Amino acid sequence: MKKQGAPEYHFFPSDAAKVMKQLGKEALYKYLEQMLLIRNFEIRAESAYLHGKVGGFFHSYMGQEAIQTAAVGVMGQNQWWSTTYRCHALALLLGATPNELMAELYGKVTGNAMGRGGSMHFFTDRMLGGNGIVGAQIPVATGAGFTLKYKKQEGVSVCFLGDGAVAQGAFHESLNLASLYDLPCIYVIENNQWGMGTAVARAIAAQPMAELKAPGYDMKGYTFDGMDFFNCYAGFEHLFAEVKKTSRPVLVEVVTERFRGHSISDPAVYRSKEDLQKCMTRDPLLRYFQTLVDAKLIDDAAYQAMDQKQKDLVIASMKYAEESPWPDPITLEEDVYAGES
Ligand SMILES: Cc1ncc(C[n+]2csc(CCOP(=O)(O)OP(=O)(O)O)c2C)c(N)n1
Repeated sequence: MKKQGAPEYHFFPSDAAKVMKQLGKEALYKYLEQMLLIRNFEIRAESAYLHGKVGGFFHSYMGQEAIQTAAVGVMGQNQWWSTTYRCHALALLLGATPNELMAELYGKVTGNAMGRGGSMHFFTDRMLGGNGIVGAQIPVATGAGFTLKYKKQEGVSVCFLGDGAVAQGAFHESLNLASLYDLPCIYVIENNQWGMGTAVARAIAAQPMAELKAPGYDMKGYTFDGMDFFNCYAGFEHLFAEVKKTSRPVLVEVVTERFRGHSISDPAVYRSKEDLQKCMTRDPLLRYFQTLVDAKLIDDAAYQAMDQKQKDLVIASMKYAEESPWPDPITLEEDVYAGES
């Protein structure tokens, strides 16, 4: 087996102070609020699961919040978005309410997919679903990029995928086509170091991934620090402008951490306590907060108040989900095909 361990990453050069100045206090607070909403949603939904209120699969986005918050912040909701089964955060960022998402987890009729999809299948008008099959969203996102180009529409198609999906044939075929057809696609590998219980170095031969693989598709490749919102923001801003101008696809690797096991049923015994503690010291939320504190833009009390507000929203969504009705079993075969009712 090849040598193990993390490769040397060359992160996109960025300057947090510059990004902060550009964004201003209002936007900086908005992104903190969004990340706190995601964090609180994951914490409470996890506890609802453990209390037997939620069934099926459940994959937490805790630890990765800065990535999609920055991406949606830069590009706006009005692009085509797709992701994996780890899809709670993207749906929240794209405008789905905590109520409809929590109700979906509870399997209630008021849920985002009327209680039929569960944790892995959130969607919005602009989100082409969470996808349960590893790599399934990559051809879908490529198709969205093709549609934009074919119909001469503005916009880009942004596809989030895990490091585990990089070894799938669908990844290779999609990137090859996107490059051949000059599609406005942004492929974002969220490298959280693990594909279920397999360390990334045991599964992916060529690392750093974007840097080494992008040239093979005649694309540009970038690497971002996923624990640093400001690095992600600056990076996405750069490549969004680039893709809009050139209509050339790009490949990004965002190096991040997964604060939980692969799914809620994975106790992650393959990771040492020290390893987990160490990765949590890089918590993107705390890092963001500290950067704002250092810039004298926020204090503890303001942070706590903001956190409490998001916590209250999520707790209210649990009440909403609890009190919502179950779907009527008679509707089971409805909405299987488009155009039916
Ligand atoms: C085609 C396919 N093969 C296997 C699985 C089982 N499976 C689900 S998640 C996963 C690991 C994927 O890891 P990664 O892409 O790194 O994403 P992460 O869960 O770390 O976000 C596997 C093997 C699946 N869902 N689909």
